[in-house]
Amino acid sequence: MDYEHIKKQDKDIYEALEGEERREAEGLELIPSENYVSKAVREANGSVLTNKYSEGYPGKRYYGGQTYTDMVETVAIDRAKKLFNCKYANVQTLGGANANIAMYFALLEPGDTVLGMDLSHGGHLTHGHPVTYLTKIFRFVRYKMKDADTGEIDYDEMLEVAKREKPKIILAGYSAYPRELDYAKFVDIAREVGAYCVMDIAHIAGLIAGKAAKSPFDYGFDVMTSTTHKTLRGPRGGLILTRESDDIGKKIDKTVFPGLQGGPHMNNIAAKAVAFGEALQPSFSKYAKQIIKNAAAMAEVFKNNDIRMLTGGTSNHLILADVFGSLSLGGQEAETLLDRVGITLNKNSIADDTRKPMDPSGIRFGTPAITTRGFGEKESARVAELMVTAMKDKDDEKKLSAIREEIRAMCKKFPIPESFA
Ligand code: DSN
Repeated sequence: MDYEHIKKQDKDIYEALEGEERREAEGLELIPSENYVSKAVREANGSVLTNKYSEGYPGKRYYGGQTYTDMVETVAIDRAKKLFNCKYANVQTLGGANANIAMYFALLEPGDTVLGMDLSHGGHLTHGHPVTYLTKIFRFVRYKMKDADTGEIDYDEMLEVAKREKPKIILAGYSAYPRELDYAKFVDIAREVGAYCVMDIAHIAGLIAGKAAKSPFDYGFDVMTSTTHKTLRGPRGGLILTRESDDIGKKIDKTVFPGLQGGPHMNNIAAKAVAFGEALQPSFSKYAKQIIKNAAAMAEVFKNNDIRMLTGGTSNHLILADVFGSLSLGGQEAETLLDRVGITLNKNSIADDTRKPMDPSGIRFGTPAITTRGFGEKESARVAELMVTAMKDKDDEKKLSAIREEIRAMCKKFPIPESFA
C-alpha cells in the first residue's frame, strides 16, 4: 500500500505501518482467525466514507446526504443474504463480540439463560465466560466435549441440561474447536425446549460461504452471528443473519441501532460489501476447500510426529495441539519460539487445561492466510514439518536460523496477493 501522505505527515505511524507490511510479507500467518484482504477491500476501508454519519438503516436515516451510504449498505446486505442463503442481514456490528452482544439483547430478557460451549473446550469469551459483563445480565450454562481426543459432544447430556436449565438460546459455535458440529441435534434440542437455535460462525463463515462446510441454516438454525475478517477474508467487523425475514430481524436491527451502537462505520461496511462480492465468485469456493485440505495436511504431520491434537486432528481450518503434553513445551514458549522463525500463531488453552491462560498447554494454528498466499498441501505440510523441527530442536540455533531462511524463501515465492479477481 502506498503510504505517501502518512510518510510526510506522521513518521511514528509510518514506521509502524511499514514494519507491519514487512512482518506480514516476510513471515507466515498461522493464527486461524487472521487473513490477508485484497487491495480493493483496503481501498474501501480507507475510503471517503469514513467521513459520514449514517445512524439508522437504508432509507431511514437520522442525517442527510445518504445517497451513497444507502447504496453501499444495501449492496452489503444483499450480498450477505445471497452468500448465506438467508432473508435478513445486519452488517453494522463492529466485530464478532458486538454481534453476539446484540444477538443476546435482541433475543433475551435480563436473567434469561443461554446454553453455550465452554471456553476451554473451544467456545468463546462471549459465549458466557465469567470475565465478560454479559454474565452480570444473562445466565450462562455450558456444555463440553465428552472426549477431548475425539471432539465428541454428548448430545444426550446437552438435552438433559437443556431440559433442566430451560435456556432461551442454544448456542453453537467456537473459536478453538476443529470439528464440525451435529447441527440437526442442536436444532432438535432447541425445538424440544422451545429455545432459539443460534450459531456463532465467526471462524468458519468463509468455509460456509464457500460451500466447504455445511450451513447451520440448512438444518433450521434461527440466527447466525459472525465476524467478517477470518475465513471470510473481509475487513474486521461483525455480521448478524437470520434464516427467515421475521420479527427477529427487526429486533436485531433495533438492538444494534439505537440499542447498542451509534453511527455505523460506512467505510467498513463498504469494505464488507467488496469482500462479500469476492466471496460470491466461484474461485472463493476453491479457496475455502483448499483451506481444509491444507489443515488436514498439517495435521497429518503432527500425527506422524506423535504430537497430541485435541479432537485427534481437524475437519476445518484449525488445529489445536497439546505441545506441553507432547513436547514439554509451554504454549507461550512455543509461540515465542515459532515467532522467531517467522511463524505467527497463538498459545491456547486446551480442554480443562491445568496451566494458566497466559501460558497454557496448547498452540492454535490454521490455514486461512497461507491458503490465501497460494499454499497447497505440499507447502502446508512442509510448514508443519518446520514447526515440529523448531519445537523439537528448540536449542539448536543453527537449525532455527535455517528454518527462518526457508520460511523467508517460501514467503518470497508466495507473496501476499493484491486481488482475487
Ligand atoms: N480473537 C478471535 C480468535 O482468534 O479466535 C476470537 O475472538
